[in-house]
Amino acid sequence: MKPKVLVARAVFPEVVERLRQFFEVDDNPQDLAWSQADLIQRLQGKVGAFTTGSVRIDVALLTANPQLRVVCNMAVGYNNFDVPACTARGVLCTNTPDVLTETTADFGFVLMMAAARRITEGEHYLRRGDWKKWSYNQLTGSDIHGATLGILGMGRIGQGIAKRGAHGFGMKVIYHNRSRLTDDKEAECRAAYVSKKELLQQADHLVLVLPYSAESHHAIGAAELAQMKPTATLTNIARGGIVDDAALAHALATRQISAAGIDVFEGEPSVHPGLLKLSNVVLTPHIASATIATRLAMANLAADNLIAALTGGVPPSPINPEVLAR
Ligand code: 8YV
Repeated sequence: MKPKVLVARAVFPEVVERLRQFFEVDDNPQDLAWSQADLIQRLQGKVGAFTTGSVRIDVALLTANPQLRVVCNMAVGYNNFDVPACTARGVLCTNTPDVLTETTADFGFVLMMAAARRITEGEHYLRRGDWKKWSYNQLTGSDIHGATLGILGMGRIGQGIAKRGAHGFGMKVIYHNRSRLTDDKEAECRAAYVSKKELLQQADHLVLVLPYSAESHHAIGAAELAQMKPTATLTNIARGGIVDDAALAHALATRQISAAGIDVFEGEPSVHPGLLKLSNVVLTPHIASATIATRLAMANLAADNLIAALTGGVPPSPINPEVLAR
């Protein structure tokens, strides 16, 4: 008998078909919004789960499903998993690093540039029929080339953004991270390590690419925004909750900073109403990794992990590999 697994969200049918070769699959092709109670119920008897960032794997779910052996996230971030609780119960957790690095770095750059050059504001202006003539100061933004790019969180995606800025746009790159890069990596990214305070004070364009955790909750709040240049932009492609969205809305409304590009929100898909009212923020619905090729690669990597974990193979991207050693 094939092991039973749950695919908790709708994904590429060909990936579900791949899983069916190995497993008895219960899936969610209509992408119904299951409550946590529904999810716990659907997991009964399942040894594996294919999840996305909105599917919460917590203590209550693990306790109600002691047969669960592996949870595979189709995301590089995994703040939806209680990893210590999984590890304590011998549940393997996996994610999808690397395959989305370049696509997500591209998007970070796009969003930063859209905010700095007022792209969506300009389009709305044009569509409203407000464009009657050229003016010397119409929708003037700030330069990318030659500006100082600040990066908070310097993992793979942060490094991808640094390289684009330094090599493609001649930017001066500064970064802050829990740990400093090696000299070789700093040279490759042409990036200089600075304190968080220096980063906030010096960046013309600050991009957030750090993982969400209790420590990074509201890493950018009123106090941090107050330290930024009034001409600066802020881009968040990391996770909702890293920025205090109410404080950001206030800082944008009062022009404490000039513009923002935000792809992730506290409590998404809800968006702080203060942000929705502003014209100096570009808002996108958590799409930094959303190219067909990358989403397919992410889905296949999550499937690779699930298949390997339950068929005696070596999962390619474990988050808590200590579980495998047991
Ligand atoms: C996903 C992401 O689209 O990988 C991540 O961490 O935030 C995005 O690429 C999202 O989490 C869906 O799983």
